[in-house]
Parts: sequence; C-alpha cells; structure tokens
Amino acid sequence: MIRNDWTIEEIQDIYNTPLLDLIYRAAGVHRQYNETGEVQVCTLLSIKTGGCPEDCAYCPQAARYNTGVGVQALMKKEEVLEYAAKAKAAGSTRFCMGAAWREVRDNKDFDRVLDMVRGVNEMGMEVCCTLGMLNEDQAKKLADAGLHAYNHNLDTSSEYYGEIISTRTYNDRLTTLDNVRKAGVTVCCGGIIGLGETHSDRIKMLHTLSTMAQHPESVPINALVRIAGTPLANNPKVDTWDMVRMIATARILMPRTMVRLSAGRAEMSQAEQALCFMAGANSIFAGEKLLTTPNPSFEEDNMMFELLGLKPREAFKEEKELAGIQ
Ligand code: SAM
Ligand code: DTB
Ligand code: SF4
Repeated sequence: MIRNDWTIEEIQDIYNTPLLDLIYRAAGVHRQYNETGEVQVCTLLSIKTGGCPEDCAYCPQAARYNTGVGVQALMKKEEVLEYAAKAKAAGSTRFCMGAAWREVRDNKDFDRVLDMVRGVNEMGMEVCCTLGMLNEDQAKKLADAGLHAYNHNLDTSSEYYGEIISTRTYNDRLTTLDNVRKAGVTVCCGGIIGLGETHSDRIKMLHTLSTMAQHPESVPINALVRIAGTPLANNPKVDTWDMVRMIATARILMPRTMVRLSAGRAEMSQAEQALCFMAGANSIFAGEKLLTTPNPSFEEDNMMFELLGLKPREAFKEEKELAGIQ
C-alpha cells in the first residue's frame, strides 16, 4: 500500500532503525514493488552554465561565489541533440537538461528549450528539465512540447532552507512543484545531504516528500559535492552510511518512486554504491559530468552493472505497462 500519511514519528523510527535491519526492510519493499536489479540510467547536460543570481550555498554556478565555473550562454539545439544521441547510444534512457536560472522567463531562450524538449522526446528518450521556478503556463508549454519530468529539489527541510538559500523560499519551491503536477508532468524532487543539516532536518524533508498528495515519481538523493569558493566548501565529506540510510528510508516511505543515487558517486567505491542499490536506489546519473562536476564514466558504470548484475531500465516502462504494451 502506498501511504501519504506518514507521521514524523514513524519516519524517525524507520530512519533510526539499526542500519542492517533498515537495509533489509528497504530491500524487501524494493523487491515487492519494483524489478530489482533494474536501474534507470539518466544523463545530465548543463545547457546554460554559471552566472546564476541565486545564493544557494552549495552551488558551483552561483555568480556570487568564486568557483572557477565560467558563464556559458544557452547551448544551440543541434549541439544538445548531439549530446542526447551520444547518451542514448551509451545506454541512457532519460536525458535531463539543466539551466543555471533562478526561473524561466518567457523569451527566445525558453522557446529554444521547448525545441530541445521536442527534439529529445522525438528520439524516444524520457526528457527531463531543471530550469528553476516555473509558472503554470510555462509548465503547460513544457508538457505540450513532450516534457516527461521536471526536476526541482527541496534540498533540505523547510526549517533549514533559509540557512542555505536566502534568495527564494521553500514555498516558492512548493508552488513550482504544484505547477508541474497540474501540467501533468512527472515530478523529480529530492535533496542534498551534507549541508550541515541535522538528522531531524533530513527526516522532515522526507516527511514533506512522502506526504505529498502524490509522491514524486523520482527522488534524487545527492551527497554534497564540496565546491571551493562556496560557503560549504569545508563541510565534512558525507558518510556513505548516511546516504544508505536516506535511500533506504526513502524507499520504505515511497515504494514505487525511482530513488536516485545522484551526486556523490565519483567519491564512492563500487562496494558503497552496491549498498545503495541494495537499500533501494534504482536510478543513477551516468556520464563523465553531472552539471559541472565529475561523475564516473560510462565505461566504469558498465563494468559496475556487469559486476553487480544490474540492467538498465527501458524508457517509458511505466507508460508502456499501463498501456498494456510489453
Ligand atoms: N537552477 C535550477 C534550480 O536550482 O532549481 C536548476 C539547476 S540546480 C544546479 C539543480 C540541483 O542541483 C539543485 O537543486 C541541487 O539540489 C543540486 N546541486 C547543485 N549543486 C550541488 C552540489 N554541489 N552538490 C550536490 N548537489 C548539488
Ligand atoms: C539532482 O538532484 N542532482 C543533479 C540534477 N538533479 C540536476 C545535479 C547535481 C549537481 C552537482 C553539482 C554539479 O555538477 O554542478
Ligand atoms: Fe542557481 Fe540552481 Fe545553482 Fe541555486 S542551485 S545557484 S538556482 S543554478
């Protein structure tokens, strides 16, 4: 049964279960609801990089921090489609385009992004975008262009949010997520651990996600990638056990959701990643770069898939099953 009425206390109890019991329970839920061993492979591309006016304390692309990330204008559609074709050839079934924008504006750049969405969709990949805040009309336009998912992270608890970002509010985030839902686009929404938050903040974020009227179809769990020049540059490295705990708890709370082992894999061994898959992670970002930071190569990941007996999930699987197509 999928529940949307989890209480903070229940989530706290799950999160605080002794680790091996927690993994065992999460692995059981995963087996019950999903095809285990199947992992969605997504490729990210930064289509507009750097120069962002926001002050997200973790972000290499915020203009106000000296991180060495240069500003690059919006890419050309043809160039983006070339990347998408390469990602598809390498085995990705989802292609996510990211822009260092505070919000979408109704201008030529947005029209170009809509064209990119149409192009990637026509290639038979699930298209995802992460472009900052959206209004209802913009969400609708993206949906009409064939957008499959929109990524917009809550990042942390509503209580801790203000410590990390001051240029927008938690409610702004929730409003955009509502607009995405209303437009019929699937929701990709998760967070980051390692921002200096407490366990209670993590539990609260999971509570917000798992009590949404409809769970996000995908929940990325990112480990902070520490970026020199940002206020969080000297935070301690995220402990893999914390990643495993977050993933396992998310899996138990949201059984059908794709839980993505997102940023942080470059610093994890195969054994550590295997534990995350065991705990219910069933999606990754593949390809040498996330948006601006390193990620394992396709070759390394192919080797890991072979070693662990994992296989990539096909595109639009859920939709095909619903339509009765094998
Ligand atoms: N500008 C848009 C926005 O903020 O919604 C879209 C792009 S933004 C880079 C997408 C997400 O990347 C952020 O919400 C955050 O969760 C994640 N992210 C950014 N920098 C990160 C870092 N250093 N470590 C881990 N995750 C990070
Ligand atoms: C998400 O949750 N993680 C991705 C994607 N959604 C857009 C981004 C991670 C970014 C890590 C830092 C960088 O590469 O710039
Ligand atoms: Fe800008 Fe997004 Fe980075 Fe925040 S996370 S600074 S909004 S690119």
